[in-house]
Amino acid sequence: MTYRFFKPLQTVVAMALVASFCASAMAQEVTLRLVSAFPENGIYVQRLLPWITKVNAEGKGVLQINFLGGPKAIPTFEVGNAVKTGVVDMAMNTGAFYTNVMPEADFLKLTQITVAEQRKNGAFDAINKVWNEKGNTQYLARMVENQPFHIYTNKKVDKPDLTGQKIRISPVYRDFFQALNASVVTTPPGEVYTALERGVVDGYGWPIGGIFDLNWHEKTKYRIDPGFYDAEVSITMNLPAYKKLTTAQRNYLQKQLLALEAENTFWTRYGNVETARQKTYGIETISFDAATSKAFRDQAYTVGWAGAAKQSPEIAARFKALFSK
Ligand code: 173
Ligand code: 173
Repeated sequence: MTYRFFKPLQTVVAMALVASFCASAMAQEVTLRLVSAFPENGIYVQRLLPWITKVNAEGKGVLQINFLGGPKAIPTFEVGNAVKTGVVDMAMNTGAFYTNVMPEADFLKLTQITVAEQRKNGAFDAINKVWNEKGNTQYLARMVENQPFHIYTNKKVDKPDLTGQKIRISPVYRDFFQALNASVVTTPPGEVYTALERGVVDGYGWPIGGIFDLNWHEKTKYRIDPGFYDAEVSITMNLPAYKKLTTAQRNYLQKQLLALEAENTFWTRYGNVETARQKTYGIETISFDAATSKAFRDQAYTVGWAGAAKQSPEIAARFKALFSK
């Protein structure tokens, strides 16, 4: 008699098992929401998007990234806090844009070794200790390196002195440009063109690459050499969201982050191409004799580390030992 009930019951149990298996399998795919602190029509987002496409194609059932957009989604200087508070899961950002979360973020411009070396010598872990504790943030990968910053200006100089010049900055350049007697005005990248166009500024700080992306070349007469520091653009993540990932998800993400960093050989080539393109366009190079050039670069680092030490002496000392050549 029980036999009559056994089969349907068995089927119900089997179906329930299948259903719960499917639910748990689906729970293993996570979708992370990512924003860019840089404009969408710039080189960094251009490099980011193919990576996201690859992550999503290879990560079905494990991990997906949903790109929400650039500064129109979240304004440049608010992205760090959005990651800290979990408003978004991930960001492509640079430390200078989230000094409001922790002043140490801007110290990453002072690295003189590759990110591969930073992972080996403990710098990467040291960064994460601070980012975890102060920023509720996991520092995931550096996707830009070998991109020195430069001064671009419309007022010619014959020595490293910006007296009488008003220069657009981010926190990256503040202490150095002030030491060179510039008056400075902070703007996100998205406001540089208008500031140049209206003559609000005579020039701006930016890496060797990217000035064509937002048409700044139209309003730029000179680039001052040499470059200084190293532009840092990285992927960061809300720490609780990172901790919530399963082991499989975290391993998959780590594999893709290391693959992204392995593409960083691009940047030296790109720097050379952009230098040539600036010349072709008629942007003149201002350069100094060897001794002046060396003093200029040395001053950038001296002033940069002094500023860091003033804001956060212990961490500046720890980072300086790990970041320097
Ligand atoms: O806005 C900036 O000039 C800046 O801080 C920066 C940082 C990294 C890459 C490009 C620009
Ligand atoms: O890898 C590349 O895409 C590449 O070589 C390059 C370099 C400079 C500008 C554009 C592309």
